[in-house]
Amino acid sequence: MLIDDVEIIAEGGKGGPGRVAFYSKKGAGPSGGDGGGGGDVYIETTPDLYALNKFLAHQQCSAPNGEPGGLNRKSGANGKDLNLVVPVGTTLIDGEGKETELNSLNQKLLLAKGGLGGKGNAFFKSPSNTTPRYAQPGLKGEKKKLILKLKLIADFGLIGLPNAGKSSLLNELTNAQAKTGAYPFTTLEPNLGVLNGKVIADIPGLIEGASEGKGLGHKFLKHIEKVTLLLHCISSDSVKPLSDYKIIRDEIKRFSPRLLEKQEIILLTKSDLVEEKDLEKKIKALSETKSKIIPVSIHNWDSLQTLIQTILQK
Ligand SMILES: Nc1nc2c(ncn2[C@@H]2O[C@H](COP(=O)(O)OP(=O)(O)OP(=O)(O)O)[C@@H](O)[C@H]2O)c(=O)[nH]1
Ligand SMILES: [Mg+2]
Repeated sequence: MLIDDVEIIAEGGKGGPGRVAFYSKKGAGPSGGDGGGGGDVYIETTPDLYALNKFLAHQQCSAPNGEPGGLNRKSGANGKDLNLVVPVGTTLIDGEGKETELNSLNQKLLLAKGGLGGKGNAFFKSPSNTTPRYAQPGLKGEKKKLILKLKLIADFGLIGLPNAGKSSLLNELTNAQAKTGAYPFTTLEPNLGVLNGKVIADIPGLIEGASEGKGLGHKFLKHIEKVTLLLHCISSDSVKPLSDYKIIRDEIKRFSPRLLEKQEIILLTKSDLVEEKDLEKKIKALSETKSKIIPVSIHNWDSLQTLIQTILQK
């Protein structure tokens, strides 16, 4: 299962307490060392798309505390930093709703600073106080509630009603081996494939009412927010291709009207299933969309080549 939305608590380690101690030789004064600093919490990106899955079971992400100060003015060890590894494409949302996109690989940010270690009693020695009997406690680390949301990074996004042939196309165009089937909702989470270095995302089918939670809902639409070109798949054997088109556009609009501004190509899929004349009719019916329309079939090599050439020029 691809986890693409989790809430975590990032907490820096607590600083270690300073120590109260004295040298054994009489009059030699205080020897208590400082506590070590608490570990910091960082976030870092990886290519592993499934890297958010581990947070389902581990929402509390705390860096280790600093060690207490030692004898002979020895400082306690600092707590080790904690690195939270997340997929590239993750958006970080803080408590105030501020969003930070982590779109490059090995990008690293500080999430929560560890607390300072307390000073040991040796630190407080002064001419007026040669035997201080107190030390500071360590300070608490920063604590932040954060939402991590993955939005896939892809160049092209395959969208459309269930069963439109999206995953079959992904498999033909790329190295992907997505499951396909002659029934709706075969795809339950996005699939990715690569065509000449360009990433294609296959998004689970949408239906009318997706924005109200029908079918799989519209939560997967966040994964087309970063694509440059939408490949809107409509089955050639649909009796109402324009209505199919509008259903999807409507659901996209409800999710985020900005997505409608993306470039799109309409793919009349499964073109082998209909007569040439019928295909012409469907193209005509879709002409009011003003979008480029390409008939394509996974059983027609030429049509796949035309599609590949067109999208790689985008
Ligand atoms: N004849 C023909 N059948 C096709 C073609 N493309 C896909 N199919 C079939 O159509 C059915 C649906 O294909 P999928 O690729 O699973 O469709 P999908 O859009 O990914 O469906 P969901 O994952 O449910 O949204 C499968 O039985 C495919 O074999 C095509 O070009 N020609
Ligand atoms: Mg599919």
